[in-house]
Amino acid sequence: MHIQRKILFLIGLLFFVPVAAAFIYWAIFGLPPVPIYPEPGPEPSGFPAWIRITHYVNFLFLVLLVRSGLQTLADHPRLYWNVHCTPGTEWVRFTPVEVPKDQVWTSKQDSRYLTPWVGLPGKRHTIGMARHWHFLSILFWVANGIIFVGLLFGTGYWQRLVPNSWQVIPDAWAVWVHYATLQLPPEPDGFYHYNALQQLAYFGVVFILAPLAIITGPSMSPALTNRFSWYPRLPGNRQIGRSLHFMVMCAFVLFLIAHVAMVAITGLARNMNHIVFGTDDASLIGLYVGLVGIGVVVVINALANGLAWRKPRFVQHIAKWIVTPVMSLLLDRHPPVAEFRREDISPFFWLNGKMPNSAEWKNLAENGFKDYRLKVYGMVENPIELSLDDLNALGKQSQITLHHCIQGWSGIAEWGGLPLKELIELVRPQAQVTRVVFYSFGDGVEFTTGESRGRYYESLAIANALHPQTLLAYEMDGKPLSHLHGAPLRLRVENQLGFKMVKWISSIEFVQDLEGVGEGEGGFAEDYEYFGELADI
Ligand SMILES: Nc1nc2c(c(=O)[nH]1)N[C@H]1C(S)=C(S)[C@@H](COP(=O)(O)O)O[C@H]1N2
Ligand SMILES: [Mo]
Repeated sequence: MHIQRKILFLIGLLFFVPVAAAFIYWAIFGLPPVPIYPEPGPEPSGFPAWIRITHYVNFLFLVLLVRSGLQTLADHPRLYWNVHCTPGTEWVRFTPVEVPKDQVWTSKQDSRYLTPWVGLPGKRHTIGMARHWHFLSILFWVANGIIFVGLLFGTGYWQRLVPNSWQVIPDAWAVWVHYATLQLPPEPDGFYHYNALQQLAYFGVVFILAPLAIITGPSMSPALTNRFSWYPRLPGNRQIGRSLHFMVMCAFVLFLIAHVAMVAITGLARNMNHIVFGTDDASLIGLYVGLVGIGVVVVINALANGLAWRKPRFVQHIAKWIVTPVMSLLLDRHPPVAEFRREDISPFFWLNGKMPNSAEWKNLAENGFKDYRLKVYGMVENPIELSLDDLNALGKQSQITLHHCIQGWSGIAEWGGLPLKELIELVRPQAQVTRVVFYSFGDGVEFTTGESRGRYYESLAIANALHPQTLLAYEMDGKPLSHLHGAPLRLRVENQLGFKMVKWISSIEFVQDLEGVGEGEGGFAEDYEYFGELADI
């Protein structure tokens, strides 16, 4: 790990200053009194079943979310505050690699191995599986959270979490002076009351951290940010959203550690009875059953890893049934329109994919692609072949847009080319056509094994193909597309992730369905990397 010095200094300061302040306060004023929260009243009291169940479900999905999130991070182990992701500008990187300037270094090469004990599913470039578990977990975690917060307000229990006076701040300080100087404040029976810092911590987790996690996640969605340009500006930009999402995760983990430590220190057996059975006595049964509960979470995590490795297609299909409908409802309906200014163009743009090594492409390239003919065929009334000049003559559109790679990096570039909808109007697809397939001159590589698996290809639903910013691009930043970025022709589909945007396009086919197209999952990345077909986030 390599972290910017000023960030390290800031973290140190954030820890050191409050601790030092507590010691100084203690030395001068002694230990302050610690009142209990909420003030003793008839209700609410104890932990009813709905709190205990949602607490447990929350724990399960939080663990799955953290593990799959770390796996996703390992696929592009760098965090930035800027949207361009120029190597060297990271505020933290979890890789020793400094990106070489004198050779091609793709973002897939840059991904790191993560042990399966930590990552879900572990190892390298397994972001496809990680995302399925992440998104499945999000749906259940959010649903559980809604139930919890709903019941919190439906019953009187919110009064336990929501401070009702600013007095909570000085009172929390009083508790902090105890903890920071390694002394335990007088313990209110946690079954009925908290101390002020405890109340603030729980309030912060439920009403600040969780919403922040939920808001910063979609700030990484191309479908949302390229439609609602104000959305990523909430956190600043995609990379700030990503960095904040990571920090929120760190905060959750720190809270978890402190929370579990306090449960253990302040009367483990009694606390476990509160948490597990909702009873208030000192028997050991709650502890034992609680440990079994933790064991179940461990087993579920092991199963999630095992399924990802042994039955990846099954996991992919489960996500397709459960996640895709939600994604298409919430994210897929927005045609991308956002544009950036010329000054916003990224000085550096990460690369991905394996250059074509066929003689066919090399010959075309040698000749400046004069002999290139894009073949458009399949279920169309007017199949055609088009040279680059033909494409140009059909109409050109330029757009400055933000690219989102599934791995995490982003970059802004100007793209020039033919809007795909013009081509679609020209070839007149038959009524049964639902998808457009783009084939590359370049091979797709199954990254976990490094094996070539035939030509890279991807497909789009016809609706995404018709979007105003879906482009067959032959220019980047005002110049002909470079070999590395996909010459002679590449796809831009701005509401989707980068893997959909086939480079080095050789031909385009209109099909009724995906049967017989590769493994039939929607594209090379779906077939061999188990990505989800819909790439709105
Ligand atoms: N033929 C082909 N096209 C491809 C890929 C690939 O592996 N092969 N990778 C995709 C991915 S994952 C991304 S993020 C973009 C990257 O485009 P760039 O290299 O121009 O940045 O290309 C996409 N197009
Ligand atoms: Mo990508």
